[in-house]
Amino acid sequence: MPEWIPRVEGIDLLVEERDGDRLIARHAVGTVPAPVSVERFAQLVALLAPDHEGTGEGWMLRAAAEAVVGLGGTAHTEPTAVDPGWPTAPPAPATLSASGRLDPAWVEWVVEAHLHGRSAQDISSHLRDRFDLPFHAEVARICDGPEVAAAKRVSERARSLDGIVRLRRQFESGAIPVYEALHADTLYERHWVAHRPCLLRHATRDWPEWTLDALRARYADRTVTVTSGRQSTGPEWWRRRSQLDAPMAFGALLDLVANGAGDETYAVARNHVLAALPGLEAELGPLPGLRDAPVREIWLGPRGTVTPLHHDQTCGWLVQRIGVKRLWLASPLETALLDTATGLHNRADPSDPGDPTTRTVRWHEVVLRPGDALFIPAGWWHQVVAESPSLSVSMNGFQWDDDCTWYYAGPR
Ligand SMILES: O=C(O)CCC(=O)C(=O)O
Repeated sequence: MPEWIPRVEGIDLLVEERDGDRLIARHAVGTVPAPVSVERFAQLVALLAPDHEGTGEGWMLRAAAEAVVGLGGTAHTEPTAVDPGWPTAPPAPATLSASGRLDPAWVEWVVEAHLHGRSAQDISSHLRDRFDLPFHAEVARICDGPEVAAAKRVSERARSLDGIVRLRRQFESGAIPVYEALHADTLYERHWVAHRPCLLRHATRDWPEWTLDALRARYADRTVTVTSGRQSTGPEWWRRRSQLDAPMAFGALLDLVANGAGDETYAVARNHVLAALPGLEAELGPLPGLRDAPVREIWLGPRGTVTPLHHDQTCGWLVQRIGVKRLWLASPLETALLDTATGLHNRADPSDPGDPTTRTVRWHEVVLRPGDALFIPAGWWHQVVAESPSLSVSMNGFQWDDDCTWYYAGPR
């Protein structure tokens, strides 16, 4: 159990966290306008500490920060709990029926606010301020009800799980490592087990070169399937994607890839284009960790294709063969992204600096150039934009078990 020792250095007030002689950390808690004695500061902290004990991490720092404020200074540590905010209000104003009941949409709102830590008193005052009615009895009835008691038990468990995720996230390493060469054992030890992406450069140095012209010379007359109508179908086009499959001559697709732009037409993995181009799949070489006959699919489109934010249910390599792609990746531990998730998809847009969901998320931005291969673990969020005519290959099927078909980050 560490010991917390208040200290004064000039007008900066500090708390040292010590384990015997070992200094664990020195926390700056604030500054005061004039020097104070260490005894006076320690006395104040000791007076305030019992009020904070057992209320979660940093209780001693909160007591120290309050002591700083008590001495007329400015605290660096926020001494009070974070404001939980309010749930989104239903569109119609809150009213009370003849028997004093709120309508179901507002009951739901009350329960949500309460489960997020608002007291019944706080909720009824908030409603009264907005709608000028006596909500107190009804809000108390809802908050004391058996349904809420059961919901509280479930949400307490969700809160504990949030804590576990936060704990794990705190220890996640920073940038995505880049390798010039990578052995399967290293992939396993440093990335598979740790569930972390990595980038392998020159991954295709021993593979035959592919160019759009060479592919045209070999396969222009073949018919392939593409996904067409991605932009014109409107938002969440992927819900109707099986209706967007359309046949196209491979030569026409290559013309579009070379000269077009935008996301309307894109040959994606589920179009199985490789199967229509005999001999091409055999030219794809091995990658670390893949088993002998992995699943290989191509992604072929013009500049401007966008694969919106989503996660996969297995691990995969994404190999860039022609052109440049930009990716945004985020760990599944970024719980802010759960609020915008539906199944495997996510309406958050990391490429939009104005998107409020994505602000607190630790994004990893990666540019893939020909020869680069990116290891994307199952469940990792990724969004992909083609910055030029592009051909990529996704490869799945590893030597180690990665079946996460049970995992959907969002409700379905
Ligand atoms: O390249 C793309 O557009 C998307 C690739 C992708 O999402 C994947 O391989 O999982």
